[in-house]
Parts: sequence; structure tokens; C-alpha cells
Amino acid sequence: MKIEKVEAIPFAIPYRKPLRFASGEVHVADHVLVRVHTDDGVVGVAEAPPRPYTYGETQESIIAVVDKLFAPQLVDLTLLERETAHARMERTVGNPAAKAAVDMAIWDALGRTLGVSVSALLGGFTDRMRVSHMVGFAPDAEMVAEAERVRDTHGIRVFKVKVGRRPVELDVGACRALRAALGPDVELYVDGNRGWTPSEAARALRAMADLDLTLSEELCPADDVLGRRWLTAQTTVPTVADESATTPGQVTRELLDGAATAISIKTARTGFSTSQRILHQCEGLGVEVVMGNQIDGQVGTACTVAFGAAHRHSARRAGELSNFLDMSDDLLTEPLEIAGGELTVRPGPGIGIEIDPDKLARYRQDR
Ligand code: MUC
Ligand code: MG
Repeated sequence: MKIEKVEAIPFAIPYRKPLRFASGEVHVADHVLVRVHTDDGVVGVAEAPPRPYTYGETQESIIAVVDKLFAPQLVDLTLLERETAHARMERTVGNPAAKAAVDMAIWDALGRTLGVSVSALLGGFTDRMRVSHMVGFAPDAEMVAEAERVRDTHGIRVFKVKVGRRPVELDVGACRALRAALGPDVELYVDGNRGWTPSEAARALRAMADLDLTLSEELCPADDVLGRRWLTAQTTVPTVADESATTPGQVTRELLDGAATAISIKTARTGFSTSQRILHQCEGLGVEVVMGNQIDGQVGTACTVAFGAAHRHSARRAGELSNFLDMSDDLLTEPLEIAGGELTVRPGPGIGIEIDPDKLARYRQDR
């Protein structure tokens, strides 16, 4: 059970269709596959998606911090010394996706060693989640066509619509077109990725008051401290903190500030260990959570559903588990499948996934 080696392998898989949102756009999944090897031949895996416009990490920075700082601090720890692993990685500030991937690869290795699913180890509440699909910026007709295709093909009936463009009427129009096309029974919510000022966000929410939005996420920057509080106090749509609340301390601050009333948990940035801290913190405070998507590939999505399904509090709402559908390929031997609007947890030991060696050889960037 001793960690012998930690690898960080860059890979790049193009998207069939880019995802565009207020803080950036993604054309290629230029992620890092992290592998934790143990002295008894077990290999745990997870992926780190660099999001420079959200956390400042790049593919190169993730590899550097894993190779130079984390790997030497983790070698010789056992897979059960996760608190020590966590404390050592926390000596380095920032780098959330790199830390998260190492944490999840350690959990995967532990599950494989014990022959038990990580989802069962974490809590084992259920084996599936309803899926929410994220619709990026495009002309209204394209956004509607995408939502209809995803509904008809995969049975998805929950949509997160990217907003935060100027003028706000662009997004108000898109949300109105989606509601008109999809009818009253689908769930719609919005995510602004910090694109609006508080007054723009307030105007947009007023203009969409009849659209039955269930959540509004990160409409304005976290530094608009009083503006966010002002906005949250005047809307009946719950405010989700996503990129402003990526540590337990930030979650506390956003909630106590009155800047947010719900929290997005992303295993891509808090792994399993810190995600569980945040989940329990929210549950104890009576705050709803959403399992978010950091534009994950299938490895990351398998991690999100394993965590989300493991706990009652995170399994309630639909999880954002479908962005991989837009990738041209992926790394798994058996692709994930969304059917009837749901994604199931992989049953095998660990996270339940296997990396296809030929696919990794084709997409890796270091050879
Ligand atoms: C989201 O929920 O914001 C966009 C940037 C990022 O880091 O995650 C995505 C989705
Ligand atoms: Mg978000």
C-alpha cells in the first residue's frame, strides 16, 4: 500500500464543438493524467483539467507542481495516510486541480487495493445521478438545437445555461428561447462565470423572472463583495458560489457574507477528500450543493458521479456530468454512457475505470 511513484502525463483531445462561456472557451481537452503507483503494483488514476481563467493553472504548471513538489512529498506514504498527504500538499498554496487529481488517484489506488468501489468507500448512498447538461454561448437557435438533441438522445431534462454576455438581453433571449422550446417541465438554471456587474445581473434576473430559473451561479466577480450581497438579498433564485468558493474557508466566507446560498462542489478542484469536507460543512449548515463540472473528460466525470452518488446530500440535485459528450474521443476502455437522463457509477474497484493504453499513446503529449 506504499506510494512508489506519482506520474503526471499531459494529453490533448480535441472537442468536436468548443464550449464558450463568460470567462473563456475550451477547444481542446489539454488535461493531465495523474497516476499513483504503489509498491504492490496497483495504479490509481485521475485527471486534472487546467483552467487558467479560473484558477491560474496550466497543463505545464500542473505537471511541474506534481513532479517537483507533490511526488517527492508523497513517496513512501501509504494509501491510508491521506490526511498526511493532504497536509503535505497544502504546504503549497493554490494549484487546486493538481492537488485534486493526486488526491483522487490515491483514493482510486486504495479502492483497487481493497477491491472496493471508491463510491462505496465514500458513502455508497446510491449508484446513479440525474444529469444536468451545460449549454455554452452560441446563437439562440444553436443553443436550443443542442438542448433538444441532448434531451432526445440521452433523456437529459436539466440544463445549465451559460450567461454573462453583454448586453444582458443576449442571454435573456437565449434563456427565453430555451424555455419556449423545452417547455415548462425541464429544469433551467444559469451560470454567469463572473461576467456581469451586480446591477446587470439584477436586471437580467428581473427580465427572466417568469422563466422559473432554479439557480443562478457566479453572476458577478467575488471581489464585488457588497454588490454580490446586495444581489443575493433581492432575488428569490438561490445563488450558487462556484469558482469563488473552492476551499472550506471560502465557502464559509461566501455563505456568511450573504453572497451565496448554495455551493457548487467540483471534484476536479477539491478531489474526494476536500469535497467531502465541503459537502459535510454545507449539509451541517443546511445549504444545498450542486455537483459541478470543470469541463471534465470521462475520467473526471467518473470521479464526479462516484462522489456525488456516494452521499445523500449531493445526490439530490442533477449533477453536471455531460460535457465529455462534446469531446471527439476519450481515454477509457469502456466509454461512459448517459441514458434516461442518468449516469451510473462504475461498479468496479476504485473509481471503476480503465485507461486504454492505445488511446493514451495516441493522445499523450510527452512522447
Ligand atoms: C462552470 O461551472 O463554471 C467553466 C469554467 C470552469 O472552470 O468550469 C466551467 C463550468
Ligand atoms: Mg460555474
